[in-house]
Amino acid sequence: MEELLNNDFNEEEADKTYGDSQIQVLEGLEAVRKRPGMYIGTTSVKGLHHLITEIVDNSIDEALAGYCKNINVTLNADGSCTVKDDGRGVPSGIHPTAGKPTLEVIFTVLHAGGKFGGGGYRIAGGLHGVGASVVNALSRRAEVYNHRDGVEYHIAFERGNVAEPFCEVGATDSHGLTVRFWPDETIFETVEFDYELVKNRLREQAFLNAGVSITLTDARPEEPVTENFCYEGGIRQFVEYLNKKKAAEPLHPDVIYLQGEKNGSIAEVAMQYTTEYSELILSFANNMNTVDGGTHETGFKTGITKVLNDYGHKYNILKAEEKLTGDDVREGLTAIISVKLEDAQFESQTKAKLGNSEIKTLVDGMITDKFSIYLEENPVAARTIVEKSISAARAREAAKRARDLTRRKGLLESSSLPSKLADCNERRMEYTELYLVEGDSAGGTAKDGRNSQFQAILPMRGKILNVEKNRVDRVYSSVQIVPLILALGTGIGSEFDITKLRYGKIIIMADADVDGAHIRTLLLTFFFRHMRPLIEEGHVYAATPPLYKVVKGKQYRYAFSDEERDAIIAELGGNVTAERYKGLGEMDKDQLWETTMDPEKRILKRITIKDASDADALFSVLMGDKVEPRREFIEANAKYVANLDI
Ligand code: 28F
Repeated sequence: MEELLNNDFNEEEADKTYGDSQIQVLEGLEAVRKRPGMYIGTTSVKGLHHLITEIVDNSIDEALAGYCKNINVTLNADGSCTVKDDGRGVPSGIHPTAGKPTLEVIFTVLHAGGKFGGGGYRIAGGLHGVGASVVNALSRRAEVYNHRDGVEYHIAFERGNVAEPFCEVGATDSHGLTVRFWPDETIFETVEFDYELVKNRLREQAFLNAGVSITLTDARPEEPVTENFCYEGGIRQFVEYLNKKKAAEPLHPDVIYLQGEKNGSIAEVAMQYTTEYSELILSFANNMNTVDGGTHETGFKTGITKVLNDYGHKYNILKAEEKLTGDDVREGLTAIISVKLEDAQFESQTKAKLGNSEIKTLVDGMITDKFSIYLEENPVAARTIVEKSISAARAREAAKRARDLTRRKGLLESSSLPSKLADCNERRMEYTELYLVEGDSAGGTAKDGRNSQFQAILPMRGKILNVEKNRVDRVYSSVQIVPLILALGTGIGSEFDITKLRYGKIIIMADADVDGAHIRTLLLTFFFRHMRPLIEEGHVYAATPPLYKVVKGKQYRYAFSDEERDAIIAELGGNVTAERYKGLGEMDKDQLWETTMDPEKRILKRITIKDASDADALFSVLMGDKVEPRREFIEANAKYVANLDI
């Protein structure tokens, strides 16, 4: 034991690196087990995954300190998770004030580590950035293997208490820390890790920390799966990845990359304009996604608006009296803003908004200096970007004119209903349904087959305007959309008022074929972009017409999938025929009622938006020009349509 004592003080330059004494002893772990939510936000599946994040963050910190290159995360078959890094390992001595091994202190004392003590190498980060001790407190068991200076050390814990005391295991020629933990099932709602969730978070960390190699292994299935994430290009590659995922066409070949530093804080921006009309800006502070933005995002937005206006005026691309707004200069922009700072201050309900005012100055100043240099050095890209912003400005003005016009005419606010609408008698919204039916002929059948007491029909002719590829000005004047807005009664955009909604359920009824899927997606895109609360509050549904009618003599049944058809055939046996419905138009009014509209028998799928940003990407890909990513996305996102009432 003697030689373990304080061995780290001898080998390190005392003031710059950590010694065992820099740990501040604050609080016991019982507090964490008593109130886990205080430390990891929630004990839901999200909180469970936060455990991995906390441990991986420690390895990332070691990577940021310049000592760790590889991080391995394994989801083990026994439900545990192993995180291994090849950093320096933890100082192996006895902590002078705690009188216990430093490794034990790190895992048993809340807030241990430099993070809250100040002066540590750790960039202060994380909403609940409380580290290894919290993970230990919330684990049924945790095992730690520390490789440092040729020696392997071990310690194990159960529910935060030492179960196998700190000891030397033997000699080793590797270095770094390995932590394996079994989440406590008495704490978490679920202890099953979701591979996709872990993978997305690790990929994001790999983008944000250029050059760090993160390997994820799922060892739970019979055939283990391993994926590696390592991006030498860092957030530049993050932008490329997002644009590829969105199937967005870049407006200029290279991702623009800017970097700045002031008083120890680092800011990085990667950005690329695309032909899209939407913007996708993700910001991070100390590798934490700041979904509510903050000073770094404000600085970025202010900066690019100013720089592009100045450039446009300087080269007469923009008339003196013309001015681009923030929205104009962000149209089609994909950007990552990442800042790393000591003492990050977070605001807002979700603590995901950066508050440090000096960071606005840093990012704004960096953009002002370096983005303008980029534009001067890349005149072709510069002109393309400014022209894109100008056309956005024109569209914005046209949209305003169109809106003013329709408002003047009282069109969107008029109490008159569209002539194509076959309304229902019931007026209480909770009881009513509006069917949006593909095609006039199916619309006619639906009108005849419905229960007009509570079911209204609005036929939608052909394919409605693709709102992703068309700007808002054309949406307002579209012959398809205006009747829809009128029928719903809510108005649109800034005038949208859900309390005026005339129907409790809006049911999209389209054929079970590609065109049907298309019109359904177009309508959803419209709702998503312009009437999002309708989806968020669960008003939007998809009807599911049957695929087959299986007939045996006078008996018949409907099948909604190939499997169901086969099952029915097997059940009825003998002389059975299965006729395929090619479309809604093939059914008569009774069949349509019976299979697709009768609340007692129909299958409705409620459209949900689990995650607005995922959905945004989904819609963009669905609407994009490239077929392959669209197909992949549809397959991968089938989950967005969750089954609901039968
Ligand atoms: C699998 C999770 O947690 N890796 C870590 C280090 C390295 C140092 C360190 C960690 C010592 C006194 C706190 C090494 N050498 N992976 C990890 N790698 N912690 S955690 O130091 C912790 C401080 O107080 C380390 C020199 N300085 C720091």
